[in-house]
Amino acid sequence: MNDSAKSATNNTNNTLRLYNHEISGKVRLLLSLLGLNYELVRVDLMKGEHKQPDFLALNPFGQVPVLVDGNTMVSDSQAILTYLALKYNPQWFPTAPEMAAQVVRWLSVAANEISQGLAAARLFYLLDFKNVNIDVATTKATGILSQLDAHFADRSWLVGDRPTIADVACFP
Ligand SMILES: N[C@@H](CCC(=O)N[C@@H](CS)C(=O)NCC(=O)O)C(=O)O
Repeated sequence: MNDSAKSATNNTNNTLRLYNHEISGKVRLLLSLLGLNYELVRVDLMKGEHKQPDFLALNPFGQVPVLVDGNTMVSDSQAILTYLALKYNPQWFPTAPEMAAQVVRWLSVAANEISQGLAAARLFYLLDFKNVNIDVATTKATGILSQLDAHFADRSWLVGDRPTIADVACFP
């Protein structure tokens, strides 16, 4: 058994439930990479299901994704990635101070520059979200893509020498 397999914990005795919409991919990606079984509950954003009382009881922010793991409920993609890695395979979130700081830095980039740039432009072009300011989104997208290109000039992963949740958060 290799180190990765030894440190991973499966969830055969526990059902994970993910409330999500297909435009949000990073949590599904990590669940797949960790080999975790889960039940997917589709929340129809176009019909406004995320603003109905039963969903707001899960996440008062009215946003997907939300993960339920037994008695634990976690919302926000970055928070869910952190939870899944630390609970099921900590190799995906190195906890040495300098490495952890770098991972959190990239989670923050995913939630800010990437979300406001690339993700916003995707909503504008693919889902016809006309309330996106596409000029602002394009400028932000171009800026963060340049930063990512520079960062990857001499490395294969965002932090350290193996994939972490930083890569999962920024990949979509
Ligand atoms: N910071 C949150 C943002 C979540 C978010 O914006 N989710 C979108 C779908 S990808 C959503 O639910 N939008 C509906 C809304 O904000 O009303 C995260 O990363 O999970």
